[in-house]
Amino acid sequence: MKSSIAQQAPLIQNIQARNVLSLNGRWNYIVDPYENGYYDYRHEAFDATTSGTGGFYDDKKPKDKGELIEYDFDYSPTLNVPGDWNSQVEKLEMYEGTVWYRRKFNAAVKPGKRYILYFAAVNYEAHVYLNGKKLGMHKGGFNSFQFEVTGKLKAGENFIVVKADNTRHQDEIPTINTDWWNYGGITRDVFIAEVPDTYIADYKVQLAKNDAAHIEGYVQLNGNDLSQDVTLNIPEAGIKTTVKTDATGRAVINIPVRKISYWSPENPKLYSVNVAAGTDNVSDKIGFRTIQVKGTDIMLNGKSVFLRGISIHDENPLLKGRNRSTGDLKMLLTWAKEMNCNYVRLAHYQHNEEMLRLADEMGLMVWAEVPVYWTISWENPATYQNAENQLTGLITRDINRASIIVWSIGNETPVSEPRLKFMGNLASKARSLDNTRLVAAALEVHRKGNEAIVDDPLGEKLDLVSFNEYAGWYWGGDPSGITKYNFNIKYNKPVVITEFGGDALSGYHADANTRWSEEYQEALYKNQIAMLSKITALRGMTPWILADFRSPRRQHPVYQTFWNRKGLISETGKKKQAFFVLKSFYDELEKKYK
Ligand code: GCB
Repeated sequence: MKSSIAQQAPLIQNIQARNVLSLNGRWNYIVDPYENGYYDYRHEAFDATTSGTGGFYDDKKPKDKGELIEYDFDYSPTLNVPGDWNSQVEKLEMYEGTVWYRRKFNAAVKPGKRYILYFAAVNYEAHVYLNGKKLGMHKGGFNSFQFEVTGKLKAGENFIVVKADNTRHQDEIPTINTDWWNYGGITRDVFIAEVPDTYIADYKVQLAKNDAAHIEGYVQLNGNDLSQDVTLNIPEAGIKTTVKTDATGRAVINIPVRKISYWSPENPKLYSVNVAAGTDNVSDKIGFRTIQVKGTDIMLNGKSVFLRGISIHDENPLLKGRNRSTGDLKMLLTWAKEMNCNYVRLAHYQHNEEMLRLADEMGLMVWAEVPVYWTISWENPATYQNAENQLTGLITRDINRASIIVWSIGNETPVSEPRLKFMGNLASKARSLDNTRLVAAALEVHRKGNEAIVDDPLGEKLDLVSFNEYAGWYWGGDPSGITKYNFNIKYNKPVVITEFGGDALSGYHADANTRWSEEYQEALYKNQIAMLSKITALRGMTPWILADFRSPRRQHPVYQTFWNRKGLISETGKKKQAFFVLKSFYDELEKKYK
């Protein structure tokens, strides 16, 4: 391997707040199902040859009229970034494979500054090249990644080429089988951030574990001048304190707080927080709250709460694609608020960082998850490492978001020894990175007659008894049969139902025993609520799901047409009857938990 591959830079906390050059907009693209721009005819990767050249990332033009070059970005069509390719180009709706993206831009390069190229998400494998040189490769379709480009970014014109490949593989996270659309491409923001030579790389400013009287955390510098005075300033809370970073650039924060207004869905108070070192400073908006489990109660700021939730995919049904803008994200959270939710499950992977900032502002507690979904390769160490990296990236990115109360390490993973080890290690990792939030996973239930049993041994390692159950949909075809089930739950912890639901085609009306009708879904919700209300430790739920979403697994030609119809809102934004059933249940619960 001759081409020099840059290390991926550690994620910078709150990178959006820096001086950034946006690279969003139209990128030229080339669809490359045979990876012709990556491999030569002997299937050797061009970027691993002696010259390191020959691939589409060279972005070459013929030097004379005789030169053979079989691609041309300048004459290729464009895709909007952020945005998946499936929803933008009809013939790419089902495409899985490689698409090359190219963007030319002008940069001003200042002496003494460092430059970080940031991608908020590319699904799934991204090879990134700047001015024809490889910066590196990143795997993971929903987490942000960065490359330091100091010394590589030129003053004046530059070009970036990205090979985005969304091919599914058994050993990846997620694996080959999921119930969502495998939207490909550069799906979230791209920009270059300018930071000083020594910059504030990371910080955590949160209440200490179960302690409303202390703000605890750290500041981490990166650069040549690691020993500095760092000042944390929260003017509205009367806090101004200076700490000194050690030789590794780290300082620990522990400050008593006197009178602050605690964050909650009813009072989503955010404070302006400024972290200033001698050479850098960054501002954020941060809320302060405690979250803990006491017996079967979930205590928010010391008070028992019921999580009135709904599950959400990172998809705008109106676009038939991944969310692209603040407006898209706000639409989904506004729908959740209209249902009187105080909580959302952001399934089944890392959502946009902006979604979490909106949840902070709008007052919604959040369950945040990594795509450890279904049948992962439990015994492959590289698969574990990938899952752990994704979990670490999620926790690092969102550690200052008060809205997040739960880190979820996965969904419906089948019980086995290797899986218990894998998931157990993820749970410990989550706790080692952040001891202030709950750690959970969406488990499965098994049945014996009318008994639904929750005894997954992973439950020992989690803070909640959280599981999916499909009484009335996958179990039996009659909503009125739901109430015969009783739950036998092994753990004495708060019960939070992570999923239940059933499909309904919006506008299809029939009796309550007819599958796919709104009446069936409505009856299913009524009976689910009756059944679940018998669980005395029930402290929350996130039924499946807020809106209809696209899935290649959903093939019924009349009722589904590649849509999972379990949404309470249709693909045109219309509320189904069951929406109002859940809303009135939440209205009652709100009074009960006042
Ligand atoms: C589940 C999965 C979810 C699916 C849902 C369904 O249990 O966790 O990803 O979409 O069921 O609709 O079957």
